[in-house]
Amino acid sequence: MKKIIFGGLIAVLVILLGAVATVWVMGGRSAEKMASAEKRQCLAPASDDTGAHAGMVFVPGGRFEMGDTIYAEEGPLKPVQVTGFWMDRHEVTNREFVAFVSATDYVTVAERPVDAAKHPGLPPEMLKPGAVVFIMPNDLNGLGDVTQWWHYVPGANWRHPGGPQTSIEGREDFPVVNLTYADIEAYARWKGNRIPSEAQWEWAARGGLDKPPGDHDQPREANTWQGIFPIQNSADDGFVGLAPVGCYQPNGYGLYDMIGNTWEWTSDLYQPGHQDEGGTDPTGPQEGFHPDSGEAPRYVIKGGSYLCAPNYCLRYRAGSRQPQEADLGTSHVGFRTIRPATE
Ligand SMILES: [Ca+2]
Ligand SMILES: [Ca+2]
Repeated sequence: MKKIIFGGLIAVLVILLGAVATVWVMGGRSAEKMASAEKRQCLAPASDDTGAHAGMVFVPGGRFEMGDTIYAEEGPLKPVQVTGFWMDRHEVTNREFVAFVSATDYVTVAERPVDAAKHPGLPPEMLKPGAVVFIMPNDLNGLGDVTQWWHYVPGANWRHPGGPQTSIEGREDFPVVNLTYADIEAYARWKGNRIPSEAQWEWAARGGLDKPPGDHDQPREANTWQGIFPIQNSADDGFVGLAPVGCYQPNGYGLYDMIGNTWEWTSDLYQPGHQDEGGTDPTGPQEGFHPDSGEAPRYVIKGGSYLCAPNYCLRYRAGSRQPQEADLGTSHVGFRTIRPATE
């Protein structure tokens, strides 16, 4: 299913216009802000459960108006019923993904060779395995061309989030990134868990609050972007780039970083409007995915990332949504898993 053509990449980048990317900030700009980050207590919350639900919290069921009204793709609002489930308290971390890979010898898509025969016309640099990484531009010519800050970086993968010269050493409690949908499904299966549907994720992100649609204030307790994206980041929240999990106050269910830090995969194929059931595991081709075209399906991602800024991507909300190419890892998308209440 892996199909990365340059035109496809551009399409992905265009899709991500308004979503904002993953900033892999290297060098001085990040270092100068990490001092203030130390003011925050970034401790991955200890689990009080060593059984099947270790590291998870229970999200009770309920009924709510799914969606929001800021961007067209968030509507129309619709009532959705969700039954209770267990959910990872925080985004899956590098430490947790190391445990999975150590136990299974799993090799992620971004680490596998690209079959040139299956991708005729691919630019040479994209015949090398890699991922799409955000790099803060020095200059900016408007916000219309996202390739000013999004770059396909050969050698970027979950072990090397910003490229071959970077590593996850010292970043064990940061969310794992640069994974494809197949990668996260493999992890969830290994855990005996599942990827949340969009409805489950959105319900959980509300934290029990009946937040009125249209409230798009930038949250204080979330890793987002303060300043002018993508060239000026004051990092008033303590982080220019990704933060370790658990640095900000959890929501009403005890879930950390549902909003901000990384976007999070859901199991819903993306459509411009909400699906009838608000999201269940899709089983067939849907709008936006044509099997014969060779295009990868796109899934819904939720919650915004540390790159969402007031001037660009007001998506630090439970009801926001974006499409993400299933077979292309990027450095601003992570995930967490769920388990049904009966298991
Ligand atoms: Ca930030
Ligand atoms: Ca998140």
